[in-house]
Amino acid sequence: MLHIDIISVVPDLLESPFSHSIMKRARDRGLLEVDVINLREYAVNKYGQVDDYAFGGGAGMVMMVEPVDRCIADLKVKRNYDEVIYMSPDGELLDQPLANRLSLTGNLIILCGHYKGVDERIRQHLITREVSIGNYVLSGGELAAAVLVDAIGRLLPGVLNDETSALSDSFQDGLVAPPVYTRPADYQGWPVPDVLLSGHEAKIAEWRLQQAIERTKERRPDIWQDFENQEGKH
Ligand code: 6GU
Repeated sequence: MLHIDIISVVPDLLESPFSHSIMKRARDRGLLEVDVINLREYAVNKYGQVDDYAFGGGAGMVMMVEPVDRCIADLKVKRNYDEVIYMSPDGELLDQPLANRLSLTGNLIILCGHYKGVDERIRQHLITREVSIGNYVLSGGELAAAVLVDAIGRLLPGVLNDETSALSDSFQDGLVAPPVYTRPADYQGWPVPDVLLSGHEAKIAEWRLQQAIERTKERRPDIWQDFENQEGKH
């Protein structure tokens, strides 16, 4: 069971992403628990204030230390956490190996930033890891947190079945996924490759591997480089 507490000033943004499809199944099966904590419950006054002007001017509003510190302290009364993650565009880039590693942990806190960021002392003293989901800027960490939780949650043992197994995912073996087809075998003159209709399992497996290799070379030369370097080591 993986337990994730997400701290946010816009908790409503995180209602839907974990209430459908595979994330819903993971929660229904008791394999994943996601709690969203409204940071305003830890506001410094009755107006719900959790941010303030930046010392030195400019830069817009900054998330304050105190609400975040008290919120995390409250959570730590109940659980020990493996990581306290801050979603930030200048964090470590999320990739499949990182998702794999985080899926093996037990309890996680994810802090979603807003405004012009968080008081640096939060990052220095409360955060153990910073994660970005790509080289572009979002208006808040919530959508990034949803991406991270989805990437982690679907890897938990028992969430996916054999057909949807994470082992055949793009990136999981260092290659992108091969193309897939379903009925009809010929749609208005657009045919499915013959080999997939042949019933010859070994030939199909070989075709899929070749397709995955060609696609990776063509679409993701960066990943292909890593794959070749890996193969060379073995
Ligand atoms: Cl984690 N947060 C924000 N605000 N923007 C991002 C991001 C995170 N990852 C990429 N862009």
